[in-house]
Amino acid sequence: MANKKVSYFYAPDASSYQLSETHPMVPERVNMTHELVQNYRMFPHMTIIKPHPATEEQLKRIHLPGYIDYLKKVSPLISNGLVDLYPCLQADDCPTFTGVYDYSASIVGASIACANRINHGRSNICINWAGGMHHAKRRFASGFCYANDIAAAILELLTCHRRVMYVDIDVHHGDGVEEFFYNTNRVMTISFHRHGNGFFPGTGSTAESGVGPGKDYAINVPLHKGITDDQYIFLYKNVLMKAMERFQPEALVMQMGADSVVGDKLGDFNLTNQGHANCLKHALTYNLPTIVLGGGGYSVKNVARTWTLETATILGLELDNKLPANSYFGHLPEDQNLIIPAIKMSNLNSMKEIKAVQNQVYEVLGRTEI
Ligand code: ZLV
Ligand code: CA
Ligand code: ZN
Repeated sequence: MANKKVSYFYAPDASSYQLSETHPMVPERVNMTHELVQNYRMFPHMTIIKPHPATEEQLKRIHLPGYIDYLKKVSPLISNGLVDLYPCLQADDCPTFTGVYDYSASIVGASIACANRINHGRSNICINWAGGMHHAKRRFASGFCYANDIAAAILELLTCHRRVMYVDIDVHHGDGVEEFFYNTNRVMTISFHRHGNGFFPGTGSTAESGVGPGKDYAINVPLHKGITDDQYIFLYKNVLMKAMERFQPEALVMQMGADSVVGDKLGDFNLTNQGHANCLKHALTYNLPTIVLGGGGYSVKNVARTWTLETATILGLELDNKLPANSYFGHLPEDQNLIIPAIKMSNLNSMKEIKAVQNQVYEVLGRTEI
């Protein structure tokens, strides 16, 4: 978007943490993205900002103070046994690791900084690829997410904007963000996700749609494995168009989890990174002040490719499919290209089902009023 003021938030020290030696969530993917964005020469097209970590007070606006105090004190050495006494970190998905508090504060600080810059009108689009931790709950960590930077950013946006729309294209249901705003009509949450057969977190049916004043303002789009670009974009655009028309938000937050791209270790969709980026491109056509966040993504080179392509989409730049020289990708044939093509795999989504989900979502949206 050539005429837009774009800011890119990056904390160099925040992405070198390791949740555990074998954990699928690898924060380093944000550094990989950063290097590709730099080597594709995108830096001159945006303002690069080093954000401050969130303060304890900012973290406690979102989370139970006792949980934040616990995160601050806990270390791998003393966590054994404590996690059972005070089970706010689930040992397997959310292990205790050295620096867990600083890691979380850094991510939340960057997303709050995005919101502040939008609030002051200094940027139209703010990017934080380290953000998007959509599962974290008020009282505990969940699904690799310790602190909910998205809820913190939305809360900040709500001080200057009447209505905020949240769109989540991570392959998992955005349950944490949904829960934070489940009973308000000032935030509409929309999550597209794989659903059924025990896929994590298990919530996110179309019937789950909000409570009290928030009834009908939580939108869920459950899907099955193998969905293609054509099907996804058809449904995504229709849902977004209708939701924009009904809700008329004043600001937009996009969670761009790259685990919905083909080849992900945990996801099982068949979306190309161009299809994924087209979702962002479409969202930007509404010309709203927008925060763009990361999220899941477990085939790390694909995550870096996807978010690099999406940074270019935001800037309105065309990139050469040949990746520039960098320190992460090697000389193997599969390491040469930016674009990730679809594969041959079974698709459990029929067009009939996609249209049925669309109609269910339209019904919920049809009951909203502004
Ligand atoms: O991408 O996990 O299925 C945003 C995000 O949306 C589960 N967790 C939970 C429920 C009980 N379990 C299993 C515990 C397993 C712990 C370790 C893994 C280790 C290796 C490979 C895969 C997993 C794993 N864990 C796959 N799916 C899970 C989910 C959590 C998914 C979080 C997605 C986070 C950042
Ligand atoms: Ca999602
Ligand atoms: Zn995910």
